[in-house]
Amino acid sequence: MRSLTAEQFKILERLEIEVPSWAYGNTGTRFKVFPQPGVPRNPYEKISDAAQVNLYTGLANKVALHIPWDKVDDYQDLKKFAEDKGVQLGTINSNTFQDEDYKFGGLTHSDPRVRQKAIDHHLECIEIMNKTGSRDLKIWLADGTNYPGQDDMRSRQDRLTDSLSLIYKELSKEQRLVLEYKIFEPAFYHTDVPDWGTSYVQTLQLGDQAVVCLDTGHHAPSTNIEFIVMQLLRLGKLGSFDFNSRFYADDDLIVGAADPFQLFRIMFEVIRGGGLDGDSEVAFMLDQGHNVEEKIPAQIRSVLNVQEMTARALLVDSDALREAQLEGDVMAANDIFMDAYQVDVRETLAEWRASRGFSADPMNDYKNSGYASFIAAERIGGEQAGWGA
Ligand code: PSV
Ligand code: MN
Repeated sequence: MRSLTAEQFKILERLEIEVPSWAYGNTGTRFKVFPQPGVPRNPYEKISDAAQVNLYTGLANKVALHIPWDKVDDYQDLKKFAEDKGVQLGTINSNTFQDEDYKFGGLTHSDPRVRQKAIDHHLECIEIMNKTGSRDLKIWLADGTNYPGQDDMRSRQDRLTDSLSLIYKELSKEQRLVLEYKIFEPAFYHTDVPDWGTSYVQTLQLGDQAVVCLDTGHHAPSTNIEFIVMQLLRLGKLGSFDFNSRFYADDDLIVGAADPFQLFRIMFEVIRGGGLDGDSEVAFMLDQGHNVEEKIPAQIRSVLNVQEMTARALLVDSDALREAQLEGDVMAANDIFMDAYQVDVRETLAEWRASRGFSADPMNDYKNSGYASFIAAERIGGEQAGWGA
């Protein structure tokens, strides 16, 4: 069995995956949300669940929050609570998609009052970041239109630039603005930040502390996502990933479930582009919703999938690959690439995790821990958290 070298394990050890607080709440489709027993009722309980993922895998030491879903009275207290559970508060995600005022947009709205409201929301997020110690403000905008002619796309783009620059200048030197793009939904005709190019242009105008978030579910079918990863890393603008997988649109399924080979190809480009180097600032996040499966095991499976595909990508013999590429040996180059993808690293990783004091078999150890029945019995009454505000 092929194993990783000590140096490769060192790189793998740098892989840290941030889990989203909203993955532990109830989610569903516009048709139905199926509630599950034991679902958290507040941000504290979400963090407790997230800490379980880290406990067994040692891979997920940060929890991303979504505002206003995760608003609390005392962020210092929430921070301390998280740290006591062995995790940190991570990225703050803004939300300008669930308020009546934002029907025709937020940061791009033609009405200065609504635009200011959306800007103020982001300034509030920065204030929260100052308390939680978060580095990243992640902005995804639902802004767009449903019908040709509905609004002037160019003016909206100009207003977006203005709004973002007002937010950007409130960041401290250590903080970043991370702009996420998405091809469509909820807007069906045009979206104001639909692709990496728009996100790149907008963040380039803002400055070095503005970078792009690549959500793997936010592209047209057949898009070569690893090409975008390569390009953004090359340009120094890849800020973060929102990992998930999809069969059709923004399905938010377990990362690596739909297309493990794509995950391998992405992680190969991450490594190739320095995204796992010691000084890399790329954040690896999950952005998923577990509608029918149990949430904590689904998150454990997700982080393990990323770890597995990263390990396989590390196994690509890059010297041999370069040689084959330079010789124009198509078959050899492809063989070298595929050879690493085909290696089953599960046992190697199980042993490695155990050697570092984590679980060899996180899925089973979590299952046998009794935590699921504990929270189901404990969390009676109150309102279960959901994706909605
Ligand atoms: C939008 O679809 C998105 O990917 C953004 O990251 C949001 O903040 C998130 O989903 C909410 O799940
Ligand atoms: Mn996302």
